Amino acid sequence: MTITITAFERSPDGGKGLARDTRVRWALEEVGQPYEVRLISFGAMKEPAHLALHPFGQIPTYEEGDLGLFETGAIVFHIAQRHAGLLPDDANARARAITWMFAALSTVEPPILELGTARLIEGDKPWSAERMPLVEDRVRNRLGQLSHRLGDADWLDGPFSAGDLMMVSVLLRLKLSGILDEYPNLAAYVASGESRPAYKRAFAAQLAINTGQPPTG
Ligand code: GTB
Repeated sequence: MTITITAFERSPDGGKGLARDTRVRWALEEVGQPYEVRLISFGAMKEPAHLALHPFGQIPTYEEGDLGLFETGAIVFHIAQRHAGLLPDDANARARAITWMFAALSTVEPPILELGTARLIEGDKPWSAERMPLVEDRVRNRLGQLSHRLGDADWLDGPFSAGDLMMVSVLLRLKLSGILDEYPNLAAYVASGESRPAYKRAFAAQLAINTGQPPTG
């Protein structure tokens, strides 16, 4: 059955891979599933046809036969459950990998998103300079804890899993901020994720859409 995902017609990041279709593409590439992409404008996202698929009018979505999904956590989990390669067979190891997916989305991503909002949307407010260190400290707090847990391991819990895919995707949002470099093991962890052939294919595919150039390599 054909898998179809949605992505921005033109991503606001110009193809840096920060829009969330990249993590879904990455998961599909890791498990070797071909997929099609339906590009969607900001306007069309808020139209009834898309809202029927995504109640919040966002990308990405995932369609496979009569199944329609939204939320990257649910989509990546679905892909990982259906296809080998992203979750361990051992029941306990599998549960731990799923735990890391939730940790990425529920515990690590919120302060990172808050930092993005504080810088991009609230940066010109009179109170911004006073608030910014608090927001940055919340990010550093989480990164410090994560860095401590990762230690010198390659991945969070044994072999690469959907938990790492999600955590690296979340941390990538910090790459341009410089904060990640304060935690060399986390910077190396993210670099390891980016060096995976599946990630490279996913990144190249979204870049091609945003630059109009066909993927290379
Ligand atoms: N919780 C949902 C999920 O994980 O699927 C969040 C989905 C979401 O935030 N989608 C965004 C969206 O559709 C695109 S990815 N926004 C349009 C809208 O809400 O109207 C978030 C995103 C957008 C742009 C950049 N960027 O340019 O750097 C980075 C991330």
